[in-house]
Amino acid sequence: MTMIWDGQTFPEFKQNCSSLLSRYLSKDLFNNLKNKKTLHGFTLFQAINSGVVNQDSHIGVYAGDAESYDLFSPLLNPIIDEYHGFSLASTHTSDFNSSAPSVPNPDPNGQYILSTRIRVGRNIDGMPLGPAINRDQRIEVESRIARTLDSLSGDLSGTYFPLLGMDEIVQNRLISDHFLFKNGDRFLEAVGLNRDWPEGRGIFHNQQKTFLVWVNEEDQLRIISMQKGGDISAVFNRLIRAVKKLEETLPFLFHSRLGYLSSCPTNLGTAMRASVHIQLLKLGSKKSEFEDIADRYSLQIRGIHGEHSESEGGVFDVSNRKRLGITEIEAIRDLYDGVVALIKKEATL
Ligand code: ADP
Ligand code: DAR
Repeated sequence: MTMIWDGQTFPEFKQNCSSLLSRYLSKDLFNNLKNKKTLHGFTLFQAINSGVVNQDSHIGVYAGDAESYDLFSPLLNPIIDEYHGFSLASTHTSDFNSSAPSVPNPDPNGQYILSTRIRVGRNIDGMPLGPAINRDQRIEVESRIARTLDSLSGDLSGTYFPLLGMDEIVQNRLISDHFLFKNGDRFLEAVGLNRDWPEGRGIFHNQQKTFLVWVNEEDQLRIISMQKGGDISAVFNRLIRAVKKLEETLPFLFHSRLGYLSSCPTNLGTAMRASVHIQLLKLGSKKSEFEDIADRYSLQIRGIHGEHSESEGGVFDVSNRKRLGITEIEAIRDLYDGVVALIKKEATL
């Protein structure tokens, strides 16, 4: 699905391309925006190249910095509206500082849910995002984050492991055990997120691997809380504590209308993805019924190794799809209600 594009003429989208980019980039819009660039030098070409050369993209567009969301807003706003159901009249509020929701464990007997993981994306205020950051800035971001992580105590204390020089066997083991990000894919490659890889990238985790931080993958931080089983509240509580501690010394990039900013417009607002690995041996093979429930509860279904992967042994990665225009607790509620509905359906089959 990869094609070559000269970046100067209006891109051609194949008949079967269904990306939001292909739907909202008109010729006029392309001509109006093609010579604009942000203060960090990020251009429309850079913003849309991934969606042009990867015609199987769902979204197809990225931001290089906070300014991208304003400079390219004639293209980004309709895409954000459609993906999140978030119009110009919508507002985003966060309730991340309140105590965790009292959602009970949807699978107290551990029959279906193997593990729960909740992550938020964050980026450093005053720095470009991954697609526009330069090598020195990326290394500065890594060292600032590593210093803050090193100061953590109690159950959040742990060790930072740079990817540069990491033993390949250790790296592959961390990836297959669902702790570490995979090496950048073609979507990230086409927007420049894999530049200078693996320099400046790494993973922090505590002893138990229940608190982890990815550094300089798609976002400058992916702050992760995870554990076996379905105790969503315990996982969420740990994440709230960790994010509060990190933001004592790290200024996170925040937009008054769009909430926390990320290089990908799917990760705005809460920038939170709360997921369970859940085994649905019967429902998993009934695609339309599975997808009906997922749509009804705004759930996203991924494979067992995350995005662009397949399910294995009837295990699926089920998470909230919407991240913007809802609060963190509403997103958790989306997941809880959806998982209860999936388990109920599975039990009747
Ligand atoms: P992200 O969640 O950061 O958007 P991915 O979807 O690629 O990124 O998932 C990243 C990693 O997290 C993958 O290895 C995936 O298997 C793992 N993962 C996601 N959800 C869970 C979960 N509930 N339990 C265990 N691992 C998970
Ligand atoms: N692959 C790109 C991004 C989709 C959202 N996933 C992220 N950001 N990891 C696409 O447009 O399909």
